[in-house]
Amino acid sequence: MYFPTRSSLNLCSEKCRTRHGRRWSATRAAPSGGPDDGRYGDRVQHAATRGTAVVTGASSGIGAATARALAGDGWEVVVGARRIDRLKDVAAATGGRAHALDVTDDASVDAFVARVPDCRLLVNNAGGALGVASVADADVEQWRTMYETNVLGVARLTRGLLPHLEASGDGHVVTIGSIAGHEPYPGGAGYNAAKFAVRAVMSVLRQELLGRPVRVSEIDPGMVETEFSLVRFGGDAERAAQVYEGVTPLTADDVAECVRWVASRPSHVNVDQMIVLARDQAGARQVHRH
Ligand code: NDP
Ligand code: 8X3
Repeated sequence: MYFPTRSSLNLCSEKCRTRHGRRWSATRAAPSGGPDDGRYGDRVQHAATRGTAVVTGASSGIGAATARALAGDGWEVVVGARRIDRLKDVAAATGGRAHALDVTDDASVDAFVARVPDCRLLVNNAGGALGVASVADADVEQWRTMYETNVLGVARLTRGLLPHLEASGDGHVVTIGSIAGHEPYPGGAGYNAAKFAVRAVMSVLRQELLGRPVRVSEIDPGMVETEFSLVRFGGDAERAAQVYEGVTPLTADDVAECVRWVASRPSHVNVDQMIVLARDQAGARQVHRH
């Protein structure tokens, strides 16, 4: 009988992992007629499940795409968000589990965490922006919601699941920040402040966990065509569409692939930060429109 170990989970090549899918992989046979002394089996036989990955904000956009990418790479996925019907569709498509989650609500986070008995990967993705008001016209309630969702939501989920991540012996927190956390822009202050803050939280967490078996990564995308702008502009589809006019933005799948890749590095490799922009973008404010 084979028991997976941390190192064995990382022995297979990318190609091999993809080919083997989600369940137990086939064992490479020993050379014909030769003794199977375990070297061959040990090298390629692995539990195709890498463990449990929790993805917040998985009812749409980057979160839903990440759930799909991780499931395809051998993770057992648990998805959380407020829109439970959409979440259930994502869970059904990924063979995962869906639980209602409002990252701004302590009780909701506690209930969610209680339904997750183990976790090796936490993807803090739930978040977004509200409005583009200047500081002079700041809507403090919108700022509060952005801080609650993008920052305190990350704190709540990370605090709640850290014991499981550490107990896994090989945990990983991946948080979706933004180019907005590197480059402030007019009209972005509330969102900028939240994404700058979450970068600080990730940096502190990495330092606090030094010497413990939990990696901390941050992926900071630029423009990604999702429901992000629709939410930012309060449901105004026309205004949201203008954001992507004449541009080839990133897709949710592009960012999901970054998460999948970061999470599939060997345990000793921590990708601290990854900024990923469309070729048509050279900074938060520099966008080339064809
Ligand atoms: P979407 O609007 O498509 O997705 C946002 C997700 O967050 C939804 O699943 C939503 O689910 C969830 N969410 C929002 N509020 C809460 C909450 N209180 N509790 C639980 N879940 C919540 O946008 P994206 O996929 O683009 O956004 C994902 C992340 O990527 C965000 O953190 C965003 O800031 C970041 N990002 C986006 C970029 C872009 O250009 N699109 C660029 C850089 C970063 P529900 O409403 O069902 O709760
Ligand atoms: C979303 C990217 O530039 O609209 O995080 O703030 S931006």
